[in-house]
Amino acid sequence: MKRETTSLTRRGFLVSAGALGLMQVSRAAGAADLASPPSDDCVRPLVKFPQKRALLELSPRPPLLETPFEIFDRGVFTPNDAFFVRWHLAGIPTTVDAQSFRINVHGAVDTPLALSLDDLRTKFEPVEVAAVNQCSGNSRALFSPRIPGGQWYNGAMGNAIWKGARLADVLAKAGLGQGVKQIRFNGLDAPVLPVTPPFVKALDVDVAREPEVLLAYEMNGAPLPLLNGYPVRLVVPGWFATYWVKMLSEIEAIETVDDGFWMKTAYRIPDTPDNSVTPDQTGYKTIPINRLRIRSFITNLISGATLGTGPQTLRGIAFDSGSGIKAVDVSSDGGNTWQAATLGQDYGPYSFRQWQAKFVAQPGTAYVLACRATANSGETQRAVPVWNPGGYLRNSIECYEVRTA
Ligand SMILES: Nc1nc2c(c(=O)[nH]1)N[C@H]1C(S)=C(S)[C@@H](COP(=O)(O)O)O[C@H]1N2
Ligand SMILES: [Mo]
Repeated sequence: MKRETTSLTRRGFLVSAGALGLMQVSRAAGAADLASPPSDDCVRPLVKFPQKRALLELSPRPPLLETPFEIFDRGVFTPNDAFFVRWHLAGIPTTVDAQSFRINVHGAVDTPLALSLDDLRTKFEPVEVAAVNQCSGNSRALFSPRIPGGQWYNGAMGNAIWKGARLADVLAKAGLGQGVKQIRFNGLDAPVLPVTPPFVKALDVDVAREPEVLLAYEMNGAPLPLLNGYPVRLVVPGWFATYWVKMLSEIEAIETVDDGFWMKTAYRIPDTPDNSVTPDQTGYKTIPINRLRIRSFITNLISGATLGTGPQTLRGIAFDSGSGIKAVDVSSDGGNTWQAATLGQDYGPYSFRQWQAKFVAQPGTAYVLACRATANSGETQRAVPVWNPGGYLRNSIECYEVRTA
């Protein structure tokens, strides 16, 4: 099968990448197998769910749907009907009554609240933020050795304008107790088996009170699709999507650190340099996954493409965890030499930032194209991919092997 071949070659590449670094590898035969392979999209079926166009199906129940990568070339914001979908539990309500829906704010607060959708819209200042929602396991299928779990390629992410009330304002209205350490969130989805723990996530209180953290009731100017968390979801700009609890129904202030399954056991990363380990490594400490790592992609071609000759335009996107993109560089020789790309409009530090670059393609030539983003924080992309047992945090430089006729 095509996918197997790709991963085996990629594995061979990773061995040399670890030993030599990107420069040398770019000259080796297997170099371009580092490439993001949107061409693999074709091995997964397209499936149509309510309020969604046909998306790539990883699982029907619970629904795991990936955005076909070409969508990211069409605009800086990901349309609601093309936005990826990820749920952990199979018990997802198929409708939610906006009239009777309430978010219960309780725990270590002065005044417990039961907020309706109308309360959220009218009693709190509406705020908008453009922000990337990216699954922790986005690109997990590119890990080598391979890792069980949702075999996402690069489409478990999306960028939208989220509108809602500040969580900080809601917490201020409830009045937090002195000893509050974390805020815990739960949604309307439920396990089908009693042994499965409910999907509960927690943020340290200082993170929860950041002004950009929203209880969002709109996405790109429309109500959220049910599968993306209608009627309200938590939006935590700059943080991995696992914290963006959908169909949010409970906000609880706690004086401890949450020790439920989804914080204590799942979604943890090694507390090691670059959060990377070797597959046989044991005995290291772990911490909950947290902020996004800087990434960039070429969006207007796929690995394996045949390009025209002469001046060619490369288009792509980049994002980091909220310092904003300072620069994107592109290479047409697998990372030996780099040239600055031109950045597109700035929609704020949590958004995708589009970019463009030109290169002149000679006839009958193979190129290994690559892009590398640098953030205002100084963070830049890794030359060698991370490895951890969750298949999280991929942010290495993506390469695309193309040729001209
Ligand atoms: N209620 C609820 N919220 C949830 C989840 C879930 O299973 N249940 N999954 C989280 C994870 S891991 C991801 S990647 C995002 C996916 O958001 P999306 O489906 O809107 O793309 O939702 C997050 N919020
Ligand atoms: Mo996720």
